[in-house]
Amino acid sequence: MAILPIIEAPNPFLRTLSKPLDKVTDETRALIANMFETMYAAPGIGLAAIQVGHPIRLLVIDLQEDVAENGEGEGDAPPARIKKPQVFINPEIILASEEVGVYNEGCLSVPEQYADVERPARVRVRWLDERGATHEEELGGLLATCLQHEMDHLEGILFIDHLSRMKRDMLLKKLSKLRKAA
Ligand code: GNR
Ligand code: NI
Repeated sequence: MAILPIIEAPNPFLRTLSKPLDKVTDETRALIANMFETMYAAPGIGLAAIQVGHPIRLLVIDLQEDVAENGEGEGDAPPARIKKPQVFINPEIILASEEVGVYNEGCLSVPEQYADVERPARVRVRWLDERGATHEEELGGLLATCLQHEMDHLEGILFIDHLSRMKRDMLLKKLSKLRKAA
């Protein structure tokens, strides 16, 4: 396993249209394992293959939500997290709700920049998993937001593209300043 370098804006490679994956091979599964390792290390809740240099329609998500009951009297212990790694291959949105939700999004390819993005609140999605099995489910909440963010990456779209030109340019400018300072 390995932590892979994450490609950052404004690298034009992030604008590549990712290609469908026609076969899940051992090589694909090795990439998936590396993508999870990279995402957990970042840390992030999702990662598209294009962000680590592979323009294929593959993404991973793990919301790692807090355990509801973290035990009482545990003092300053950080909240426990439930790991739920999910792999989406060739995902397709079949139906999107009229209702929208707003989430303050970030992106590992636009580090340390956040902005509110409006997206359909629920989506019906079909995808393949790492064993090649088909799934179809209606998703909502943060999972729906994150999946749509990741699926945008497959089209070469970043969350900043959903903002006004002024806000987008401001975030990109802050990002370049941040880099110069580093
Ligand atoms: O880690 C991430 N957090 C996040 C928060 C709100 C909406 C989307 C995301 S995805 C992001 C990781 C990433 O850049 N995936 O492409
Ligand atoms: Ni992203």
